[in-house]
Amino acid sequence: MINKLNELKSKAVESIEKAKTVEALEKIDNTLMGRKVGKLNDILKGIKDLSAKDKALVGKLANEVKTVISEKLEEKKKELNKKTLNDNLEKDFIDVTLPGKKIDQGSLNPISIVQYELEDIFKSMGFMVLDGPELESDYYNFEGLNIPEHHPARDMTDTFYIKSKVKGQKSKVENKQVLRTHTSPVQVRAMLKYGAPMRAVVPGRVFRNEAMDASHEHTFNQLEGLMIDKDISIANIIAVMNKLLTGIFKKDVKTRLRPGFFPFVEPGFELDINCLICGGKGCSVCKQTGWVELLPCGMVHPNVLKAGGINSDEYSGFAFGLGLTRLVMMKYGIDDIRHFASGDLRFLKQFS
Ligand code: FA5
Repeated sequence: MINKLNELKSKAVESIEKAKTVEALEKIDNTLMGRKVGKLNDILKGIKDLSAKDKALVGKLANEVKTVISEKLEEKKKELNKKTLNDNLEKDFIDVTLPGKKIDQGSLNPISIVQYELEDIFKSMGFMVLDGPELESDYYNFEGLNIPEHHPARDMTDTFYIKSKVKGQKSKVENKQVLRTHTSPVQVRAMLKYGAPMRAVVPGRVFRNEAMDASHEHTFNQLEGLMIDKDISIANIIAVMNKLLTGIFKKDVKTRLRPGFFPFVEPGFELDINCLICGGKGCSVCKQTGWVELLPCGMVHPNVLKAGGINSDEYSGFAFGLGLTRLVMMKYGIDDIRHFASGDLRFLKQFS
């Protein structure tokens, strides 16, 4: 029994030394010292058959073995716990003196920058900022704006016609869908929703089947403006246009107002801006004329007010359709509209 106890002690010390984890130590502890299955208890089961003298001897040795094993276990446990702590510290260590990782940040497109500036200018004059669908019904894009099916004005803004039908709309014309050619369809939508009096601007993308050049894209941005109230006149249009242009350019810019035809306004005008790319001398953006078409406008046609459910005997209004992309070109001196959709980061990064 004495031999067995000594052998147990030396084997126990050896396996405790070799243990690599606290879990492995606990397992050893159980196998050696466990009350029911422990090896030490197994050996001591035979003690009852010994003489009183041997009992005292074996008992003393058994206590010593138990103490040695317990102390060894405790010592090793402390050692392993310390090691785990150090390993974790090492793993989680952050060297705060190292230079940080550079995070690439995007920036606003110049069209968005100017759009937000315009929205602020118009909000300060009591205008709402509205949105409208890019895939529009033929009705709102043309018919509701006094442009019936075979009107020649449709040719000026040829667009992309979609075959699918709008669910729930009965009339043949309303069933047809187009990629909207201008932001003007929101005029009738807004009148039907908000009635009169009303002031709103509508920024957004529009689409045309266009022969592209330095100032014409197939997809570009406009900002529609609409003001309906009692006694609105051309004087109101001019005042708002001036506020818009000085707000954006922060200086006086040369403009000219000339008659323009749009079936949804009467009378209609074209407000041109002196080309800021060439200073009016003539270039590819202004098609060598020195002027850029920027802000068509006019007094809302009574038929359009009627389509919007507004009594034209009581109310009048003005509307304009700002060429937002061209305004951005003038503001930043961009000499070709095709830069916007080119995806060239060197171009876009200039505005961040
Ligand atoms: C219209 O789109 C009318 N809806 C504007 C309007 C609204 C008139 C309300 C009266 C009352 P127009 O087709 O001229 O009009 O386009 C308006 C502006 O969009 C032009 O002055 C021009 O600045 C810009 N524009 C027109 N076509 C293009 C194009 N292909 N690429 C870039 N900008 C364009």
